[in-house]
Order: sequence, then structure tokens, then C-alpha cells
Amino acid sequence: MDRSEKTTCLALAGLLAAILLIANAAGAAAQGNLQEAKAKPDQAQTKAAVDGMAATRTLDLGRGVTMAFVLIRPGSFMMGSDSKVSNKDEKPVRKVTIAKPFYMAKYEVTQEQWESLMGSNPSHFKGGKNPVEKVSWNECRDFLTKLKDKASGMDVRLPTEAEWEYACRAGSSAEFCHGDAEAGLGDYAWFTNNSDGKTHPVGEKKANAWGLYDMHGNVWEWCSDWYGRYGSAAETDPVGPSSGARRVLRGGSWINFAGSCRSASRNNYYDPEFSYLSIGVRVVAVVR
Ligand SMILES: [Ca+2]
Repeated sequence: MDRSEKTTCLALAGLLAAILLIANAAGAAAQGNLQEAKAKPDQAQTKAAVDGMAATRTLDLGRGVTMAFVLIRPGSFMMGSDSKVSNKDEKPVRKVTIAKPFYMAKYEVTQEQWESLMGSNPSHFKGGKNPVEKVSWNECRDFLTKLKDKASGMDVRLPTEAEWEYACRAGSSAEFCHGDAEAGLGDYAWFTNNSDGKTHPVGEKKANAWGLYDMHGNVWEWCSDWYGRYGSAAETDPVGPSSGARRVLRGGSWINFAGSCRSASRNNYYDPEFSYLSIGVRVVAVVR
């Protein structure tokens, strides 16, 4: 091959490579468009399905006792807090997507609800409409097993930590559902500044933007997750570590300062057998 033939061959090889690159790019773009075209109807179907769901649901626990739920729509939020008042285990803040709709109880589980299914009331501060307390994570699991019989067509369980924080924030990225100021917390929560050293009947304070009461304060609420440190990667429907020693509690209580009642605050001290007069529970229901 002489020099001019070599030059011609190199030019042809270059041209071929360029054609292949363009073809690959066009193929990838076509595939991307196809995935996008596939995703859009799915998202539209999900939205239509959620739009068709009842905004509220009520479970009949018998003997005139009910449990009310609010529909929580899928969406994304920034989970955790890196503000100057946050704790180390609230970091790093990361994007979390809640992909599926769920129903969250409007109120903490009350003593009359607990007693109607369990036949006893372990609470220190007695009152049928007050939140049940002195309930361990394991006892809440037993309560949910009994509640399943009353929830035809629905699965009932504890919220994941991500679901809990998503529902508590109700669209807010601030320290509390109403903003960053501790001064406004008394409108939404029973905490050490205003509780007079006891729990209060559920639903007496303002609801958050999604219609949930007492997410901040009154009693801590057990979540389904084992306690673990956050990663930095975005996650969809995280459920926490697969094993651990302590279950997570959220929301603060009548005995706590405002800082523990923040949306991102995590209580990581207690094992599943532990119970105390500031610890209660809230239920999630999911359509089967
Ligand atoms: Ca609470």
C-alpha cells in the first residue's frame, strides 16, 4: 500500500467511526425517548389512580370506636436537616421519594382505640381521647396484628421513618411544619413549654398542611425502622437497615424541648421492648 492508499484507508476508517458514533447516539436517544414515552403514561396512570382514591378513610374498631386516616400522596422531599440546630444523625440531607400513596392516621393511637382491641390500657395519664403511652414497639406490633382484622382491604403497619418525616413536613422544608421559629410551635404541639407535665387529648392543636395532628409533640411515635445512619444517595421508599438494636421514635413529646419535636429529629435510644410515659404510636394503612 503506498502513502496515498494509506491516507485513503485512514480517512475511510475515520468516516466509518464517525458514522458508528452518530448511529449509537441516535440509538441511545431513541431508547431514551422510548423510556421517557413509557414513563409518562405510568406517571399519568399513577396520578389518575391516586386522584381516584378517597381523601380520607375510617376504620371501624367496633363499639363506636373508629380510626381516621388521611391520604398522603406520593412525592419527593429533602429528608434530614443540616441546620445549626440539627443533630449529627440528621445529616446528610438527601432526596427521598415516596413512590406509593398511603393513608396516615390523623391522630396518635388513643387509649380508647388501644383498649378496644387489646382489652387493657397501659397509659400513665388516663383519658380515652388521650394518646396511648407506655407502649413498646413489640406491643405496637401486637396491636397492629389485631387491627388487621378490622381493616378489610387494607394493610396496617407502622410508618417508615421516611413516611413519617414526609407526612410531618407536609411540604415544608423548615425545622417545623409551620416554619423555623420555635415561637409558633405551641399552636401545633404539646411540648415542655405548654404541656403542664402531661399528655393531652389528640387533635386539640392545629393540624399540619396535610391534616395530621400532633405530629410534633404530645407523644413520641414509633417507626418501623431499625435505627441507622443516613447515606448521601437519593433513595426511594427507604425502610432503614435490615437489622439493628434500637427502633426509631419521631416527633418529640409533652416532656421534650422544641428541638426534639423538629420534623427531622430522631430518637434512637430505645430497644423494641422499651416503654415509657412519653412514647406512643400512629398507624399507616395501605390499600392492598
Ligand atoms: Ca406525636
